Amino acid sequence: MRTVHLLMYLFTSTNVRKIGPKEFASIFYSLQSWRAIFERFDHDRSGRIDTTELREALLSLGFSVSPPILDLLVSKFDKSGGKSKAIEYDNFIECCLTVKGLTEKFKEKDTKYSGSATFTYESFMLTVLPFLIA
Ligand SMILES: [Ca+2]
Repeated sequence: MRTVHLLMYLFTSTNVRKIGPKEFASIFYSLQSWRAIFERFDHDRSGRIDTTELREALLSLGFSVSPPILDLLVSKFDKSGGKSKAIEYDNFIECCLTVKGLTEKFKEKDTKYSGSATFTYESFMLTVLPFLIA
């Protein structure tokens, strides 16, 4: 459900939990490409994406994140309680959408691509909260 709500938030840019046929079609096609990405990077066919596989998947999407962030992502999105140290398909989508969404929000503020940005408390909360409670 979290993944569904996050998808709906990102495809409508609102918290209205309803989508029309146009949004449905874009989400449908986007899920097909997520499935393809998942299968491409699940090298050992375990049905889960581990830290190494996630690093490659995110790189292919244009996101280079540090090892501490990768570890944090895997522990946060591994819903097996940390046992498998890997992420299942729907949580993988949510993980990538979170990285993508937060990176895009950050880049809006980091106009010089310097790797740092200034947020007011208000805009920081408004940026981050929708991803936490989607
Ligand atoms: Ca795997």
